[in-house]
Amino acid sequence: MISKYVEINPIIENGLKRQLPIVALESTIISHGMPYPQNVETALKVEEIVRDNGAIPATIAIINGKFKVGLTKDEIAYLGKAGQKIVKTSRRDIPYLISKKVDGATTVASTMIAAEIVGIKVFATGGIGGVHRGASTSFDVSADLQELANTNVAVVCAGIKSILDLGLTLEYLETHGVPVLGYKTKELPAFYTQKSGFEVNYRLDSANEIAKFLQAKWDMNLKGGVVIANPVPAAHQLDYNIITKTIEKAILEAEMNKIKGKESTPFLLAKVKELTEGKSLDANIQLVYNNAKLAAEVASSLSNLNC
Ligand code: PSU
Ligand code: MN
Repeated sequence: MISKYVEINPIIENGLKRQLPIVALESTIISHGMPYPQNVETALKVEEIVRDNGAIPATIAIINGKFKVGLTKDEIAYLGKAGQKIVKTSRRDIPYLISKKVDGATTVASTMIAAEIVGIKVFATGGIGGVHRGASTSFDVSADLQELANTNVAVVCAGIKSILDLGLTLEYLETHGVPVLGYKTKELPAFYTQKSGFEVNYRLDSANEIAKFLQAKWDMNLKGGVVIANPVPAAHQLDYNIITKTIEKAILEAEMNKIKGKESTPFLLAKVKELTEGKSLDANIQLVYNNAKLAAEVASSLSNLNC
């Protein structure tokens, strides 16, 4: 069944057989999360950082009617150049793209699905989707949260981006039993900033502690994912007050332009970048690098524990 719908790069396949540390990477961040050419440069560099830290990178997308686990450089460049023309693919979109052989970039949710199918436990990205501000009337709650509730993959991210409602996102995660860990922090980071005013559930100070946490959760069949919140490095964070105002402005523009559904997150990311004259993109790139490193360390610790 699996080979009909999933194509695994031979390097990843070998790594899986030998239980080597592997880090899953999403592709919507390439097509919809950053502009070309920085998106391609970042995606390739992220893979290099994963390798330099002892793990195998597996960037995931839907190519030619299959989940492709471990994209080639050319495939990454293709997604990056195509940008928003590629279909942003979450859980609901998968059967259409597979059955119609339409290429798609995977979100956090669909990357987790592919990772779980092949047996990859650790995933690095920039930011996860969450409960959007105004969700009480828009009902805009990312499918990423539901995936975290059900799918056994740990996601290293830079916390929860304040285009979202952080408080409601934490409540949702709590209801669904998804732990939110802070790497060397008790404060939940807010993507562009270390500060948010909210707390994570547990602070853990090493990759090994995180790996032990994951092992305990999954050994006990406590189904679902884990959010590992890794703050943006201090030198690259943005000013809290400025970014807060910028995000409010971006949300207002989205409302005025009646942006809804899956277009909402890419619109807000691009608007914030424009309003910060690219500073948000620099922070975004640096925090993804930082997450790739931690994810590789966690994957390595986990594979040592499981030996
Ligand atoms: N946040 C970012 N960059 C991104 C995304 C989120 O900082 O590229 C992408 C991820 O792929 C995430 C998706 O899974 O947006 C969430 O979209 P939505 O809010 O429509 O569920
Ligand atoms: Mn949404």
